Amino acid sequence: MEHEQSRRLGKQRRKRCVILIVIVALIVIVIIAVVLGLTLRQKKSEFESTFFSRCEKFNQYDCKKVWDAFEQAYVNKDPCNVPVEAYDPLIAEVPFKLDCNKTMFWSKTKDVVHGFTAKRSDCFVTLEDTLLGSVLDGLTWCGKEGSKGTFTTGCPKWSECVNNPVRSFWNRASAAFADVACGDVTAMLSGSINTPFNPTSAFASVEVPRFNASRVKNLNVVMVIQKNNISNCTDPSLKNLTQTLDTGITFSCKDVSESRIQECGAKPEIACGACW
Ligand code: DVN
Repeated sequence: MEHEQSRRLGKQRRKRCVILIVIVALIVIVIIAVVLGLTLRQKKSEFESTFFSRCEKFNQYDCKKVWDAFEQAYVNKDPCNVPVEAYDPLIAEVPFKLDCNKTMFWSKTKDVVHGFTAKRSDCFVTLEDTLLGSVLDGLTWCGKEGSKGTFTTGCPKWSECVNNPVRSFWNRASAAFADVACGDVTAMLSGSINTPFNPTSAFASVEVPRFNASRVKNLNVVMVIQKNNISNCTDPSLKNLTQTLDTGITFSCKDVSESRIQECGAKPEIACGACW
């Protein structure tokens, strides 16, 4: 009899023990799931991480404020309905402050110009060398109606619709950059294409029209001459450029070999004004 009772007791103890282990295991699983969920939600997307890591290099800005001013332009919106004005709060949050005589514009010479300004920031600054141009250079992004997310795939292509988030940003930033250009302004154009001053380019359609003679004194074009060059400073499209310029802004153009530009980039002892 006693043996039977102790057997039953033992069985009950074992049963209680198993139930306890199951409860503890469930609690542990719930805690892991909550922590994982919170971590994932806090975990920035790769795009956002890139934005913040590039922004933090300019340490005098509140990158969270810059991010918030940026994403309000396109989040939860039709990606073909993001006009340039949507980025006005971002421009207001990070206004351009540039030294006169240092702004460098460009068209179809992205690699050459940035290869140069990356080494000679003492001489010239492009839009992509500033915080706003730097954090988004080479990136694609868009939002979607009904979502709070930032997408980097499935976004409209550059020419798919005019008011897409990427194109509107670059047009708005280019306009703001041109608005603060002053003194001697430089532009690097390509001698490797038929129409170095292409009227559909951002340089021609957005930036040049905003050079104001009350601020900008000269526009100096550097025509990059490569092995395969087909144009130079005598190209007819440059006539259109001079006609687009605000009255009172003087114009010059110099054919400069790519090798000379690279040499100037590599030798900081060459004074900025002696590069070409
Ligand atoms: O002065 C510069 C600088 O301030 C910039 O903000 O605007 C001027 C350069 O713009 P641009 O005159 O239109 O010169 P590009 O070379 O025709 O175009 C510059 C960039 O815009 C391209 O490099 C593209 O950027 P990406 O993809 O290389 O990071 C982009 N872009 C222009 N037309 C495009 C295009 N991207 C895709 N499809 C197109 N049709």
